[in-house]
Amino acid sequence: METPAAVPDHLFVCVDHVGLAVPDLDEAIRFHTEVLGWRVLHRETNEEQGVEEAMLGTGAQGAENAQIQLLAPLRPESAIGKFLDRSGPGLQQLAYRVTDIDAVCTVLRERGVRLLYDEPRRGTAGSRINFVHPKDAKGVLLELVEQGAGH
Ligand code: V0V
Repeated sequence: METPAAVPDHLFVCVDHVGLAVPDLDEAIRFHTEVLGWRVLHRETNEEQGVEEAMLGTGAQGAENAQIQLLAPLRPESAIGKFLDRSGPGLQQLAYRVTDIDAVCTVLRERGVRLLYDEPRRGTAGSRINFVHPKDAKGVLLELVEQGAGH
């Protein structure tokens, strides 16, 4: 008989970030920094995910706040390209931070939830990520994020 996976005390640590699909990253950064007052904490291109992205934070001392992730498509057939085509700009994903993404994926699979990838893939700043299909999460694309070593 297989040993059941250990169930972590809590699956999720906190909301890590909220992802917004945008057609033009620089234009979206301008709005979020100049009008809303957020600060760009990190920017990178993720070829595998087909995105150019920026992570924004408040910059306030001691603030432990979820970040805002701006996601622009590198190509029309990418996840963000298809999302923009179907729904237009807006909220694309909700990302939960986890401490052990492998354990959390195992537990969720045991509970009948579909994950998009067999193994976690590379996310922002060396993080490891996977996604719960929106059809299994009440219409919301849920991302699971285990932070990279540099965090
Ligand atoms: C699709 N649907 C969504 C959705 N995308 N519902 C809520 N939120 C979304 N973002 C709905 C869609 O309207 C359909 O509903 C249904 O799901 C099935 O759609 P589908 O034909 O499978 O749609 P696709 O081909 O657009 O694919 C959807 C998935 C795709 C979720 C499978 O977007 C994907 O692989 N996402 C994971 C990767 C990703 O999002 N990468 C970009 C961020 P009806 O019409 O059937 O009712 S990269 C990132 O976050 C990074 C790097 C990071 O954080 O570090």
